[in-house]
Amino acid sequence: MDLDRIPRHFFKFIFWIALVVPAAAQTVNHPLDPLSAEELVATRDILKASGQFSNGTEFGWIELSEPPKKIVLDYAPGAEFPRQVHVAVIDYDKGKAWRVIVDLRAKKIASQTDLGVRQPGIIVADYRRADSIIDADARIKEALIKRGLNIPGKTTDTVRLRYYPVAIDNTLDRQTGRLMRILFSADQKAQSDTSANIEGLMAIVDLYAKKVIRLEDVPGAKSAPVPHDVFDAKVRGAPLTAKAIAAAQPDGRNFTINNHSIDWLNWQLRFSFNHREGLVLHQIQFRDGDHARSIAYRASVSEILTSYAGPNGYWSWAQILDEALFGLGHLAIPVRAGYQVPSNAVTVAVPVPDLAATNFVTDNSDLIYVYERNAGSLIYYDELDRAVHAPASELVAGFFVALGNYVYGLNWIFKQDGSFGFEAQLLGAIVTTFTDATTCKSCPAIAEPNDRKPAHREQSEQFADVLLPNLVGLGHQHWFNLRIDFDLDGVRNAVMETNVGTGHQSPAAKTPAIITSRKVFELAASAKRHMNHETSRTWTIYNPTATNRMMRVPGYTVMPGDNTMTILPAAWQKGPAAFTFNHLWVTPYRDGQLYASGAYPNQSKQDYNDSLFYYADKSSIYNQDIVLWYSLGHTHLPRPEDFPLISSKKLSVVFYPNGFFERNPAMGFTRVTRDPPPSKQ
Ligand SMILES: [Cu+2]
Repeated sequence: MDLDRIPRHFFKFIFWIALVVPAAAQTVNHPLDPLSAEELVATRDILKASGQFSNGTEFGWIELSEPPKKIVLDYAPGAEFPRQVHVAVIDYDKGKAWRVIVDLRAKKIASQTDLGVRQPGIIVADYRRADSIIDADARIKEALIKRGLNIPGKTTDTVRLRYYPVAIDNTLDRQTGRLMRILFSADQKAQSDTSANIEGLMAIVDLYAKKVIRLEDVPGAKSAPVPHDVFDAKVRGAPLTAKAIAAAQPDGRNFTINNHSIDWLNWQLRFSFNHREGLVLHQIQFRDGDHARSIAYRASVSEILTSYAGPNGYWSWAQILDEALFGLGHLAIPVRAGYQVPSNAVTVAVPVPDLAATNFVTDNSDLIYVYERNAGSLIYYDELDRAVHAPASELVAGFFVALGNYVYGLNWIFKQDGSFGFEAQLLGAIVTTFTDATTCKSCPAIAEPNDRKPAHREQSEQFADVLLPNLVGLGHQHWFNLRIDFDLDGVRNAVMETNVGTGHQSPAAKTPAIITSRKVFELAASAKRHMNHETSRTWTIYNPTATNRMMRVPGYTVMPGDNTMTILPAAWQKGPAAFTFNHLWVTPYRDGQLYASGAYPNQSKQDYNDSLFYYADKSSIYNQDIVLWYSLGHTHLPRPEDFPLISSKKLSVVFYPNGFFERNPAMGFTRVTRDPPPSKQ
């Protein structure tokens, strides 16, 4: 959610040798294949040879421009297909940014669009440029020294900066330029990047004008020495050991990976990887008898918002669109089987553009992982002396991304019974800030019975409890938006909502019957929906014209899990954070509408109109090619146990077949056991 200096992990793990699908061997033979190393270099060469850009220009956000869906669906192996790349081009000297489309087939720039006031997300060069601006500003150095920091030379030599984009900040609506917000770490001795920032000091720099355009230097809580540095063994505490659990597959794996295609039991899917979204799944199918049936055309995480809510101006700006502003693929972390992922994992290297590397490409980072995991029992039926049982295996395909203080594991999970799901794993460190309080004064009072009269709380403690003397954790929300372009047995689908209630009770019945009410959405604007536990609300996407022999429509039901409601004010409901205002959204499929927050939400103004709010218009979503968007959130009130590092918190949603199959498609995995179960002996 924030970034501390250049993403150093880019260079950390390149010598790891694991079971890897080498990037060099990945040839481009499908329209959705990710850009190869050769294509990345070709893109750079075409841009450079164009003579369009000054020396003060940087290229970033280099991604495959996926062909329109129709071209992909009509594609036959061996046929020609387009290869276009979109690039964010930022000319710092001219103070301009463009969206450039490079046509690799024609070897030329196909289009160049001036982005005007819109700004691409952060690129690596921004950090270096921001550093020079900070170092050149004497007021900042003076303000830091006044707060007790020791700065013998340049500020950035001894003070750690925290760089934030200016994603959504309406106080900057009239400000043009390319902006970045800078905070300053209080601890000059720490090895860890994540310490509390100096309270009350914040700079906003314009990377075009090369100057600080706003400096907030107001009194704040005093910095205090707190044991936060997790690279210090004393802070981590006495070592504990647990014997390793190894995942073994003596008979081999059940999946193969071939040319960006994964085959696992009855599942088949393609995958790609790009700068903004990281891992993307394509053309997800399930083999049902002799037929490979289409389930989804494309599935990805379309945005992540980390939303802080401090009581003063100092933190309320922090509404950080992690994906659009930093790039999940860009900040993905290489993994090693047996370490961050189980020992039976296969890791996949992805060539990523690396502007600093001489060959423009870093291609040895094992950023994607795929593995099978034991999930206990899938099916179990027991009759005293015999039983029918199937063990559950799950296929996990995902990646980790380090976004400043947080690490997210973003996993897609496939199951033998045709269901699949998404699981976000939240890891890392919380953002802490200083407080002048050393104890939680209100805590004893709020722990007394107070249902008749609310306990008095110190005002300073209403928004966050003291974690350690002089330290509080900031309350915040994590929001993930999934964009899933379901194509159940064809592109034309529809969505119905199911609510459960109780109904007619005959005199003979002791309890009322469970009844369900169903509503089918006709317009995208009507399908902006919240979860509802009271009615066990679910949504089913289905193909309205493909009834089976029982006249049922094949569908998949969205089964919400842990979730929350947005804390953002209604004024934000149309902007880039619109997706947090509803858990479910359904929109007509439109080429290019890939992100809930829109294409360029950085520095968005009040009139920003490229968001899910606008995509969900009055168009029909019944029996059309439609896209389902699901938002899952978590409200995080930091606990003492979240410090100095949090332990894994999982957020998930499951999509299970509902009428898609005529019976449980996993029955073939069952075996009859004739031995009495141990408990019955
Ligand atoms: Cu959190």
